Amino acid sequence: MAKINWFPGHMAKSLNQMTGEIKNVDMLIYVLDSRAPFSCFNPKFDALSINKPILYVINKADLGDENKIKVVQQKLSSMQNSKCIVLTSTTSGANSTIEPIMKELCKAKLEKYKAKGMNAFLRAMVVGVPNSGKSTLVNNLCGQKKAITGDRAGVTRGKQWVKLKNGFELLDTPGTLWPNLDNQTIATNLALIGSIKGEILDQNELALSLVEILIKSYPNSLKERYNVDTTKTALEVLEDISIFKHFMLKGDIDYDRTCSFVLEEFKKGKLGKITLDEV
Ligand SMILES: Nc1nc2c(ncn2[C@@H]2O[C@H](COP(=O)(O)OP(=O)(O)O)[C@@H](O)[C@H]2O)c(=O)[nH]1
Ligand SMILES: [Mg+2]
Repeated sequence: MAKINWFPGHMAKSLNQMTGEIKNVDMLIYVLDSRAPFSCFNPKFDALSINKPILYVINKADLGDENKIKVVQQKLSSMQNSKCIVLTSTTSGANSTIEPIMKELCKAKLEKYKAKGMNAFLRAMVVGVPNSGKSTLVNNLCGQKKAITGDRAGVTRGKQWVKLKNGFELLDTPGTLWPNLDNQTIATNLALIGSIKGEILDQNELALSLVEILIKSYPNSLKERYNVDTTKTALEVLEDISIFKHFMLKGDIDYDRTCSFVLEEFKKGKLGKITLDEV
């Protein structure tokens, strides 16, 4: 697969903003996409977030593999100074789950303020790769549509502070984590979950990579949806999907149409609950 090499200017800018802003916040809410939770991490970010309590949110739980999500949640919960919850942010009512955990994570600071008779807002910064659902979560938590959302990378620009009723202020952007594209497997996963803009990638190669992952980890979803033989190669399986769907072009396989179709099916969750990362 062609090397994915993409680092748009606004991400470099957001990194600079984030480096400055992170010093002023009391905790982080790290939003991960359940379809590729580990791919959503950027190890270079760890140095910035040192000593801050972190609430990991494994978001889009409606689309990810429940068994893998459980394993990831266990791993992240065992990390020091952090908690981890599983969420579908598009369903309302995240407050009741998240707010007590935020207070718990910032307990020491809250007690310190209380002892001093201060009634200060605590600040939480929402971070995560593009399209992981940060703005959706912010809207969910404040019960209003304050942050702009969208099903593609880079919808949120500029800085947004949102006050919650529980004494916290949330900072949406500049929490956009620059994607970790050093590793091609990670880059592919991020492209498949829509964290990297689609136009810059070869969609057919991406679809082929998806089918390879599905053959290996979720053969039944391919068999059930397209009635294909998953002992074949990824290319043969793609061709069989094309035949199954009657996606033909002048009597030949319509590769472009089949590839974009399979990618869409995955994005919409039509192939079942899938997590691309090995956990
Ligand atoms: N299925 C599903 N979609 C979600 C969920 N959370 C967010 N989304 C969708 O993912 C897309 C990106 O969300 P957005 O909040 O703009 O992501 P951001 O770039 O991290 O701020 C939007 O189309 C949301 O509706 C979820 O829990 N489940
Ligand atoms: Mg956003």
